[in-house]
Amino acid sequence: MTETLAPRIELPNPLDPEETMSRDELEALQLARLQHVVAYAYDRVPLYREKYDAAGVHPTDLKELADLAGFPFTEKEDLRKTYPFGMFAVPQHEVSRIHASSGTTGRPTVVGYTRQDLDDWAKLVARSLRISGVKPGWKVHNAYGYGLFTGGLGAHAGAERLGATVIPLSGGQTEKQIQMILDFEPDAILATPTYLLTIADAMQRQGIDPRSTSLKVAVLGAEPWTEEMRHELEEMMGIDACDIYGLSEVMGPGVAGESNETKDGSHIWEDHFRPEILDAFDSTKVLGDGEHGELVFTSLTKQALPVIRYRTHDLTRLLPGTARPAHRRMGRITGRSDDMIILRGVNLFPSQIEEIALKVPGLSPHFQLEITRPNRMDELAVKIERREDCDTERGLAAGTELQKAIKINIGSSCRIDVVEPGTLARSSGKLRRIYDLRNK
Ligand code: DLL
Repeated sequence: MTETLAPRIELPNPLDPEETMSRDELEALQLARLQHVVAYAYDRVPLYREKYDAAGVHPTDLKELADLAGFPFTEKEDLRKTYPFGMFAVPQHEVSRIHASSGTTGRPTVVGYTRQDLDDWAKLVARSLRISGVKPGWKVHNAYGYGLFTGGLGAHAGAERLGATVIPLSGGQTEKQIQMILDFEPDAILATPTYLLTIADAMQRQGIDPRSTSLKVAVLGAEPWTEEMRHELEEMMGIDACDIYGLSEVMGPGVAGESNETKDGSHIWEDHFRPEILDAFDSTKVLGDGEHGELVFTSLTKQALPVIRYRTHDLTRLLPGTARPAHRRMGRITGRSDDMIILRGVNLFPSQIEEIALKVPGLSPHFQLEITRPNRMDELAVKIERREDCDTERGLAAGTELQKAIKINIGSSCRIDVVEPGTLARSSGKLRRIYDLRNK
């Protein structure tokens, strides 16, 4: 690298005042914002008014934070029913930007942002990147997809707000990504975990050591990933890998971000979002911190699309704040309730397979799950690549080991097909792990 003439100036990097509030101060702020946003949604969005009137609740019933539990939920279906703009709380000329979820089934869900919403979003992504160790003045390679998906533009604006130099690659074109990493020497990369794996894997195939690049930090999200995958990527690339969480209906990336120092789950930015955990089997029950269930969010400041008690279908738990004590953390997302495979009565998520497979020497993180129903009984096949340094014979033995470990840990019997390295589809964004062939 050519030396710059002047030494690099350390830019100021202060925390937002809300990051260092006490829990009491934060909850007082939450209550004030909650009272405002629920009344705002009731006044401006017919769907909220209808729901609340039908349930016999009124925004003035919100005297304390716990009262939120008495209000109806918002579902993805509500956004679909009112497609495209029926849940917007401001006239169209006040909407500065529109995004939409990819929507593999049915209509996409459309989300909107006012100028103020975009400003808050950039601030929260900047906050998330900063807690993950990204510094002002750094070069940041952004491999989240640009377009209607919130990942690309959301991460882009946040990195700019932090004071970084953004390199807007978007997803895909892996060869070009590698070239840009080698030529532009970025300090940090933003990508889905499986896409970073694709990039690192492609580097190795080209004879480039992924540990030899300029990258120091990766901020990864948009799909479930495990501690084992963190370890894999950190070792493979010689980087620190941190989580970033979010969903378009609630904002996009940056609803929560993980500390590079503690690496113990993402802190939810509770000055803007109030989380709850519901019993996965009985949604009328709100669970306490530490208990596993479905994550629900209420946006506290959004203007264009306020969401009250939005059901994410993401399964996790709330944990006390550490690096930012007042902001609770979320555990890893074990899966989405709609990603769950029910195999002969046993519930199973792809992340469980990832966790187990990465502990078996000889097996790579490249796998996919195929469900078939050959004799009116569901069958699961795990197709997984052996590692380059593991020969076919040892690969077969590793497959048998994986089969046993799945039986012991999850309770499911499945078939394992250990395949040649480089033969399974690679991710360029959110990776599809499950292939349900039952109705084919
Ligand atoms: O994936 C926003 C995002 C972009 C987050 C870039 C982080 C980085 P959606 O496309 O609406 O938005 O998908 C949201 O993705 O409900 C989770 O199921 C999953 N997800 C997002 N982040 C994580 C994460 C973006 N860190 C859905 N861990 C969410 C696990 C995640 N799952």
